[in-house]
Amino acid sequence: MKNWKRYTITSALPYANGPIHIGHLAGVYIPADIYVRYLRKRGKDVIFIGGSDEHGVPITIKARQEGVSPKDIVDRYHNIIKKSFEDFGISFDIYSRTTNKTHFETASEFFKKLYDKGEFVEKTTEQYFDTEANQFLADRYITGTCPHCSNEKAYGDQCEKCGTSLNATDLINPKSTISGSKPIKKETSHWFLPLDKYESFLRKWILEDHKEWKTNVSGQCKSWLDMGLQPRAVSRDLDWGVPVPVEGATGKVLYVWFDAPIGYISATKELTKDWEKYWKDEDSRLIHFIGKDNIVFHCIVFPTMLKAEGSFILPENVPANEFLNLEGDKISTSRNWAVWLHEYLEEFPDKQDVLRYTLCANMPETKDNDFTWKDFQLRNNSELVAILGNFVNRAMVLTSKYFEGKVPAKGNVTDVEKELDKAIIALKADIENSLENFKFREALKALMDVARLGNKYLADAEPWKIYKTDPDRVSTILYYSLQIAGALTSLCEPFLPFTSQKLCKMLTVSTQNWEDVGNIHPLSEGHLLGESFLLFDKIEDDAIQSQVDKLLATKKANDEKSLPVVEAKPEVSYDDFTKMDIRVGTVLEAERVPKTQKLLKLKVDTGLDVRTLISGIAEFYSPESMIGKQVCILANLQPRNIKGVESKGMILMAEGTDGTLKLISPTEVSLNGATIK
Ligand code: B3M
Ligand code: ZN
Repeated sequence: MKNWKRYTITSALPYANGPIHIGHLAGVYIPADIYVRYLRKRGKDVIFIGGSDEHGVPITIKARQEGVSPKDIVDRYHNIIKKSFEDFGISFDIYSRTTNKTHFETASEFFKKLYDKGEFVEKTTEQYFDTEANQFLADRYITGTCPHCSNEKAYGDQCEKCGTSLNATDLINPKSTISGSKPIKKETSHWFLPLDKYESFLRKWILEDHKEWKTNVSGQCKSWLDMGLQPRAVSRDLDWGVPVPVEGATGKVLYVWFDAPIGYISATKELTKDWEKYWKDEDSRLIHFIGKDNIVFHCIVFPTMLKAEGSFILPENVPANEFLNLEGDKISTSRNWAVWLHEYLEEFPDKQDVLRYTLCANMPETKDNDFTWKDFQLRNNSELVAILGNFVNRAMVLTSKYFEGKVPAKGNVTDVEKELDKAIIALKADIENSLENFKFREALKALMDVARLGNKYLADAEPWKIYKTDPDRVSTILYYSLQIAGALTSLCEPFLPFTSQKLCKMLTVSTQNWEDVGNIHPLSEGHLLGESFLLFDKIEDDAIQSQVDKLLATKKANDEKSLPVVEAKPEVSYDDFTKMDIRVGTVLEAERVPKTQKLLKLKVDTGLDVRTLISGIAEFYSPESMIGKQVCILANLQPRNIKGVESKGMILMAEGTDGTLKLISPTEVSLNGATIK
């Protein structure tokens, strides 16, 4: 393994058009912060870069909707975001913003350098232009009818009903959202970064030289590379952003995804005059923490920019996470389906570490994962309170009872204690190993195992039973229990920094150097401990219920906004109804239909038979989640051949007006074959 001289750690720059939610935290900021705190604890030279991404079309749209300037929007959210990160203990060395002067200069120079080197291709294309507003229209400023599903409110870049990504020119009856008028097509020229030219370089660099990258990351890169890379426009016709620094380019700005990653460099410049060594020295290890929707920009586009520029290092790793869902539904800013960090901090004061713990334990490292308030409560009550808090509390209370709150004498050490020391060193090595490989859940588990070890030691030794007969032995037991608590102050610092501080206060010590943990006992005999208090409080049902109620209210409000517009159908006779054989079945097997987005192939026990069905629910239900579920099926529907598979019958579902599908299942378990009438 290479001996890195220093570490440059970046975390995705959140768009300053909304606050931070738990999805951002679990995906990006918690893993980045744990990793950085761990490196610092090991005494490494590390910088942790963050900042707000303040350009891009969505910000201008939000500003227009609210009748304020884009600057007003980004000022508002930058401040909310920055403060919530601070209060939550995300330990950036700098949290900057892309509207800063340094950033404008840095991004401009970067573009200019590539421009002068002849790295761009200039191309003229036709784009929609709003003649009333006298401006070119970004894709998001155009709506029209989707050519695939006839949704009349499709955007110029995507139809949100059927999920197809579109070109604005694909839309039927396009309309400008600025003036409402019909846009015309007009020629405009832009600069393109020829990714295709770097394809073979990227292929080798990612797929051969970096086999250690997470499979969800390299897999996405591979499928991009296999599709073949195209030149990408790096400028836009827009009045919000960094102006293109080329003569005659008035009205054009750098594309937000061109300037945003340069924001990492600009922020480093603001942080230190020595910025170049973090970005240009081969002995610096550059790591980008991001979410999965940013993979292509950090693994393909930005590295190409850096490579084309020529003087920068490339990222050594991009440990992207998948998405976190909330109570089974995709987190959505526009639907307000989120747990917002600034609200959490207000509603759960002094409980930063409970959220840090829960989100780390459920981190979507390899697949999407779910946050539920019930799980949050359970993790707090049966892990933080019952394991970590309980252990520390027992050690403190017993020491105060038997030894007046002073660390007792070590006395005669038995094999049990020798094993304890070894076990701590082994668990520390597990934490290191897991963190080096970006396996944060595993690392957290090893941390908790240290507390489990302490609990088991106390439970086995039962000092409260032998104090009268063997106080010397009790002295040894408590000496060792306190050393474990002492080791925990340091080991938990990367994960639970607030708890680490509290623990230090309670034990009246500072944390140790990482190297010393497990090797040197942190507390000396006779050391006077502080007051004992509970590290974690139990979270009661009503606190959880009020959060669940808040989400239910959101759901209700969303449902009301999108009441069904499906028209009533003509009357049918009872006979018509009874012709349909609708019955309950249980899903036995489920798998995706290859090369499709939406289809699952299911094997269902219908009571009559076990049959194969194809269902278009893959976007809403994973194959694993389907197995064992009871469903209602229309059993006598004419069989149909779908993608080469004979599908016998149809699974019944409720379709929301937004196109989401929910299974219809009996509320209590029913016999397979039970008919529905
Ligand atoms: N602002 C996208 C996002 O927040 C974008 C990341 C930029 S990182 C340079 O998901
Ligand atoms: Zn569509």
